Amino acid sequence: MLETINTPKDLKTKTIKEKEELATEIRKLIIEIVSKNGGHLASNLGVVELTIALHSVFDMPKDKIIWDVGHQAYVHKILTGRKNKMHTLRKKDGIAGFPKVTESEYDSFNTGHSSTSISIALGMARARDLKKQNYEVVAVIGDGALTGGMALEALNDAGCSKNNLIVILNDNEMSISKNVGGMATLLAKLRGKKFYTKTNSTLKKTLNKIPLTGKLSVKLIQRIKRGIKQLFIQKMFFEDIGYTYLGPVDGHDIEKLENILKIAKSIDGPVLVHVITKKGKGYLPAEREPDKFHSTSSFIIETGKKKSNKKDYSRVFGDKLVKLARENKNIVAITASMKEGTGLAEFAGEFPERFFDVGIAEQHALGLAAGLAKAGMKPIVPIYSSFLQRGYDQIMHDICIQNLPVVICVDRAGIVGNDGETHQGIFDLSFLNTIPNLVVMAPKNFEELEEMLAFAIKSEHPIAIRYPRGEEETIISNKKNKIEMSKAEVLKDGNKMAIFAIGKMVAKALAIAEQMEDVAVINMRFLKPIDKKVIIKYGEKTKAIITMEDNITVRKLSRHSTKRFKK
Ligand SMILES: Cc1ncc(C[n+]2csc(CCOP(=O)(O)OP(=O)(O)O)c2C)c(N)n1
Repeated sequence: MLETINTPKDLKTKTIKEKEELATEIRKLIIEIVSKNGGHLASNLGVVELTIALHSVFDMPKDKIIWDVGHQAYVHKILTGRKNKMHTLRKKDGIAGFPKVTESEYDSFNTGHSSTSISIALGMARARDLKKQNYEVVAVIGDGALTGGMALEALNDAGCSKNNLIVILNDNEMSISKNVGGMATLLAKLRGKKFYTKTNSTLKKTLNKIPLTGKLSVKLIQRIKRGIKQLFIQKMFFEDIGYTYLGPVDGHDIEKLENILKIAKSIDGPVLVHVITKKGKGYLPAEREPDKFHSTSSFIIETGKKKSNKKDYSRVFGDKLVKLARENKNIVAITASMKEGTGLAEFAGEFPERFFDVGIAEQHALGLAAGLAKAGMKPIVPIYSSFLQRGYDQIMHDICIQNLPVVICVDRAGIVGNDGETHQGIFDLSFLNTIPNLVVMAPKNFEELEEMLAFAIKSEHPIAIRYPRGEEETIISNKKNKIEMSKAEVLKDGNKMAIFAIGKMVAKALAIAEQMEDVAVINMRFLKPIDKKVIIKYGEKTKAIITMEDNITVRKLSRHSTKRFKK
């Protein structure tokens, strides 16, 4: 089947049975590729039928799909002319792990960070209507991504708009871990309402009976449907905030999906289609442990076993935090839906009442930490560097201007590799450096991370500790100096040249200095407040200074601004 699909047009002539065969082949291909290259397995296996149905009913690339987060777009890529290149997934110059407009005209918008799709889709729908154009805009968003503030803001705005917009809610009850919060409770209630399905079959029958000749019949159907539902369900969240709610529908039944999508297409105004899917569908290890196969490194298909399981910075952080929390009852930990990834699983198990998973809500996580700190607790908030970008104002306004002692652990800082440009942690040193009262540190190895965490927890200031993804680098030095506020560590003295390095760059600086003569290596430890004394000392005594940090430089601005910068 897959051989016969080169563009979504080829889907239009296939029967449901053929599409089901295609779904099996797509699953097999995705499992094969991700088992070698790593990637987001469980989320993609969950949307195979949904993606086939979307491409069958809509007319891409004229119609637009915005994939929220974008980690679930592999099926879409396979169906839109990229199946033969999928073996290059997440490799340099290969197929990106997320939608990329430069890769294909079928990718309508670049995504990577969560909860953006409804805003983007509404923007496109409003532009379309202002320009009097005619195409459909569809946002596909997971129940996890729906917990993000930006998604809720957009849901609110779109609900009162008159624009035609379809929001597909892909509800698998999971974010990376089990989904959390009031929205998850609401969706559980809606999933339980068989009535909705019944209403939809009634609606379908009604639709079949009434010829869809004009807006009148569509409006009539909408009114009938809303009327019947209102009789039975007192509170219908999505309908109450302005959407026509359709569903819930079985997200692995292509026929049902196609029918409901056709109905959605015929309705005026914002529509929300509630689709129930199973994360990891069709691959037993991923069905059993969808969190472990949300984003995975390479694995053995037969067993589902991961090929490498080495100690990394996140685990070192998590283990040390558990030890410190046993001694200090004020320590609380917050995650924005990344319990496993940030190393907090053990903490959550041992101290459930001191652990808060707030959903994909980095801004709220930081605001919550500010409140906890103000009221006497010691909040620790590990967040991946690129996702922390969203929390800039919370760090500034809620935490640092008030000098509240929150410990922000900036995980996956620096280059993170194959997740692509949206996930690189290369801006945090720059933006954290602008925030008043914030202390910014970076450890050279695992042991120093443990010491910095203990130091930060004792401090009365807000502190950010940033550390990279993965394993530690080999350090060629056995010097050991206690952490002191704003003090660098001289690892190697020298008179010709000085290298000031921070974080994982310290190991590289030492390796370089080993091959040269008379080169000093200084582990800065603190970016802020910086150790001015050591800089002045080595500035005076050596002929050249080199700084090493895994962070973007100002010169990486666009050509236009670079010119201005040079002037
Ligand atoms: C701002 C932001 N925070 C965290 C993440 C990491 N992340 C990627 S996918 C995901 C869970 C998404 O869950 P859901 O939307 O339900 O999609 P599913 O994978 O379950 O299909 C998270 C937390 C992210 N991409 N962006």
